[in-house]
Amino acid sequence: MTKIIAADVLVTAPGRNYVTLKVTTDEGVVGWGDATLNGRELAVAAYLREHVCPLLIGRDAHRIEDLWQYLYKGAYWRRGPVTMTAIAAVDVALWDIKGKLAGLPVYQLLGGAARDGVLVYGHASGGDVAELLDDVARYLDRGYLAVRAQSGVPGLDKTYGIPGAGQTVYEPASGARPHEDLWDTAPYLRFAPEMLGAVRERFGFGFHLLHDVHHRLSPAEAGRLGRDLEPHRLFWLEDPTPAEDQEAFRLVRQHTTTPLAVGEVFNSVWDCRQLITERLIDYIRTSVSHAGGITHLRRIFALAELYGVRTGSHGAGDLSPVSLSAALHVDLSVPNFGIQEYMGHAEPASEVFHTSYTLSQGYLHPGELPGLGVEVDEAAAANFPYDPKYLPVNRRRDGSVHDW
Ligand code: CS2
Ligand code: MG
Repeated sequence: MTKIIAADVLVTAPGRNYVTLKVTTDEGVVGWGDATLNGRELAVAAYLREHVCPLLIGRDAHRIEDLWQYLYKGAYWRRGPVTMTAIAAVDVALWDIKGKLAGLPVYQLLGGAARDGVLVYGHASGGDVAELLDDVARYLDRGYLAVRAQSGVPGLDKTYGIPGAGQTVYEPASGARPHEDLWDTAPYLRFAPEMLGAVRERFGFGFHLLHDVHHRLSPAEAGRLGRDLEPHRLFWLEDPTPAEDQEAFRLVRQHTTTPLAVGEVFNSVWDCRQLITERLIDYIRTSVSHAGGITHLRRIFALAELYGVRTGSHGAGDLSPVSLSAALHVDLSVPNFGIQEYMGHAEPASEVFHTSYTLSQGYLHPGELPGLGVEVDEAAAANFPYDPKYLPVNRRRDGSVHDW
């Protein structure tokens, strides 16, 4: 038995807010888990500190599945982003410990490598098409084989996915209150095919091109956009409609062959069961840090494999390097891997998170260190106090709230 003797929550803000769980065993082995939920960080920190960490003390760190069931079923109030992010942090920390005790990288505990590397996509963006094309060129020059393209929309002051002034990595959360952005679907629907067509026109079809709609269309609008984009051969069209309406994807599917991806806002297999079993999507984007950790993510991916749905995990900058590393271990090991999002992390994150994953020719690899291969510098973390930030809220021209 390897007894858990301590479980501590670190809230730090090196470049943006991160919540990290530290689990310590009686043999002095430490495991790390990412508990960051963008815009609701302190909710997860409190859930862990008040209702989870005390229950971990004295338990066997090796009993990952038992602890997962204990925290999931024992909460009674099931699922939800806060609960499942907290459970995920515990789960990932325990896999980190198990790997360190076994002297093996976590992917080896998951059945070993099913591939040599993890194909990633980078985030190209621009305030307009010209800026976007320059950014796509930078990613292709750096050897990326897959690039997501997002651009400002003529007629809209702001839109999703465009880094703010001075931002090296796109961070949507800002201010101690949610920023309210204006959204108008019509100009976006007219512009998106032109924008993505310009990318293909300039760079051709020799790389994977992705685009994120970010939950903003109706099923009919999404079907139309998907059809309009078919000549541009997207790798995927992401979050076309609000993800929780799984049935709506039947309508989108009827109108387009453009591949569909959804799932970063999901936190359990129940959120995507219909999407997978009815083959309404091509990629499931659930993340290791919001969908219950490695243990539950593997269940989702195993279900997806049965229906030919491939993985495409969320990997934005608000998922910490601990989370990205855990994702890479899962990505390396699953048979139905599709692609991994890799937005990178704004400095000074690397002062706090010491990682060992590597990027080469458009592929990431988690490395061979025991466990996850990430260590957290607590002294450095103390230099970056929590900085309250909220995700934006979208309002239509008539003032009503729209999906952000
Ligand atoms: C986006 C994210 O990476 C993505 O695909 O949807 O940037 C998302 O907006 C953020 O993770 C929200 O915190
Ligand atoms: Mg997205």
